[in-house]
Amino acid sequence: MYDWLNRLPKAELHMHLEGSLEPELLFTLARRNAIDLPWAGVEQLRDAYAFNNLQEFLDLYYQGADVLRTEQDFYDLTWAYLLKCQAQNVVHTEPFYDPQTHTERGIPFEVALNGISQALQDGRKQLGISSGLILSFLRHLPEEEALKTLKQAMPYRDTFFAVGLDSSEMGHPPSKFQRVFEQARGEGFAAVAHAGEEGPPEYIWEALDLLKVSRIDHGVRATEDPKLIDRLIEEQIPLTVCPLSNTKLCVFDDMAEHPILELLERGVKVTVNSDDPAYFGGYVTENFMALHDSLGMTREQAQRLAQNSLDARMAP
Ligand code: ES4
Ligand code: ZN
Repeated sequence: MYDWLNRLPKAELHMHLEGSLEPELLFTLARRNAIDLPWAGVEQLRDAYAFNNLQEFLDLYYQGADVLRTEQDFYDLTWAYLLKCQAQNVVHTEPFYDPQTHTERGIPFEVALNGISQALQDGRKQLGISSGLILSFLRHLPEEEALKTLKQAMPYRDTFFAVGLDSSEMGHPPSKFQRVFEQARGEGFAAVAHAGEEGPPEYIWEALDLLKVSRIDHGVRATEDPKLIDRLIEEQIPLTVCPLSNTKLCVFDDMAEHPILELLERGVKVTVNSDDPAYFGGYVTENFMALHDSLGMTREQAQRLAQNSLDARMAP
């Protein structure tokens, strides 16, 4: 089954480049940049990948991202992910990156963006993988900071096609970012937002009605609101669901409880994605495989999920 799932042509629409930083590359970059790490080695770092919630993960994710310093570091990170895409027949990808994670610690805005966009361009030419970058705002920071980030990005507007919203969800509703999303949409960018991962269904309504997003990242807590489910079906709004992420971050105690296949059968446009593959135990094929192992996903269901991901692409 793994090989069959792996060969299925698919798109990945929810993947944070900083979350694809494997421990081996993390240690290589630390050595290259002469950075001391608090972990003895790769094994000890992997042992730290045990999380009770989103915040515990984010703390380690931001700490890990500190080894990314040069354009080459961001290039190498992105290229390693694209090779995974090639190995798993991900023919199209729309990854996120968080500019503020890097500018906040003194890395010039263009360093991360240049390294990433050069690798994506080489991926198109050398690997035939189409892609579009999503510039994602950190919701735990003030909207002012997101507005500054959008302004900084404007000279590089051709390198990304959409804006997103990620990081700590609780207490940071989409309504906090209404102005920056309005501005981004006014500039012609598509919009997506994380909502309903840990946050309530109200945050999904806000993302749709206030931020006017065309996809919801996660969205699994929509199951608590029948009216919202009806709307997602009616408008065929894609949900970029991340099964291994949800179980690693204890959104669901067990994969057997994951609602993705019920949502699929009800007609919600759900897709399968890896979120932060280096931290959550696998790339997109491993996420499909977990649905087969724990939920009895059939080949026919896998085909519909993969087709949904191709249908929900937005990058030009
Ligand atoms: C994230 Cl799993 C998840 N949720 C919210 N923000 C994120 N950034 C990276 N991974
Ligand atoms: Zn995410």
